[in-house]
Amino acid sequence: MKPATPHPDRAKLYADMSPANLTPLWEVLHALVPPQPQSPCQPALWKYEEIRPFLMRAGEAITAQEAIRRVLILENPALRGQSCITQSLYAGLQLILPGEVAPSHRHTQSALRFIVEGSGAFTSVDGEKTTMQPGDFIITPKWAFHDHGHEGQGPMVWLDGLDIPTIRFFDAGFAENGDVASQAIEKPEGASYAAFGHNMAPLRRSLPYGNTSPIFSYPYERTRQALSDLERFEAMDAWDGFKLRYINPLTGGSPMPTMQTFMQRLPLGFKGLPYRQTDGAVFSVVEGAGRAVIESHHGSYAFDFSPRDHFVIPSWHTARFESTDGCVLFSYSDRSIQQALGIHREERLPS
Ligand code: 1HN
Repeated sequence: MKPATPHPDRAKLYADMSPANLTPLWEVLHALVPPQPQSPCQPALWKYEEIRPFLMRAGEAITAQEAIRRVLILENPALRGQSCITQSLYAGLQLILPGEVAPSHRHTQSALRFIVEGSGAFTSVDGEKTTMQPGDFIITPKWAFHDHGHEGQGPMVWLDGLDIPTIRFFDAGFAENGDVASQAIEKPEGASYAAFGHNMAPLRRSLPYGNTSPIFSYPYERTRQALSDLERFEAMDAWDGFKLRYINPLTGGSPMPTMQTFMQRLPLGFKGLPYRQTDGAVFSVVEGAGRAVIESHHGSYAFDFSPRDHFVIPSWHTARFESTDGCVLFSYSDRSIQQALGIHREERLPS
């Protein structure tokens, strides 16, 4: 809503006090405390077949070493220039080519990787290496040294999800480079999973990453099995299909303090009911095809998605899903922050 032109006497008051860095609340109160969220973010879809050529061109334009991280940022069309996909979240697609190294660094921003294409690349976190496969969800905990490398064949692409806008909002960002481009590997591959990945935990072990999950690779093979089991044993949810959240095995809570991640299966012939929630979510399509129908003050959108496509559903936008042949969707949002603050809301509509 546009504020009305102020009364002439008031306009003089506003002009006179402005040099003192004062401004009247009553002119902005409605916008500051809206009756419900009015996100400036727009729903948006990135078709993989359209962006892949740009990624491959980026692969010719710059090396991973030179770029530090060779990433094309998925910018919300309504927030261009702000390097974000929602007001709190960052998303980008990163390319690494065989033989390349993305050098070691660390920062207070938390990062997740969701593997989209290729195999044979690895990421190292605090001296432990993880080889990445499509569908794997991998965590880089805040302030942990991490570097990436690629010893396999062909291009490797993954989705990077970071809490950059949130950390920027708090002016709490720190970063530093490692002493070497690739960290020395000090633990065998799979060591974290072996210690914490079996619903058990070693006694008297200090938590390696504080409030971030001690497991930093959640392989797709296990996730897919979990979804298949859920589909066999549980009743379907009329809004979500079959949806699981990833957990920190030590707490049952979110794997990362700022971002919650999810994987969901929409079965054959799914026609979901509409819902809206206060956490805007970024989706990566893993398997199958479907349609997301999104409605809000920005208008109506119907996104037909297929594997490797990405889309964003902003906060408090009504959304529903359909899938003729079934599909699997990964997503992440800032729900863990909202839940910590006790402000997360969800509305599940009857039709
Ligand atoms: C980062 O460290 C990575 O480690 C990816 O792969 C994207 C975007 C902004 C800041 C740091 C990575 C990033 C990033």
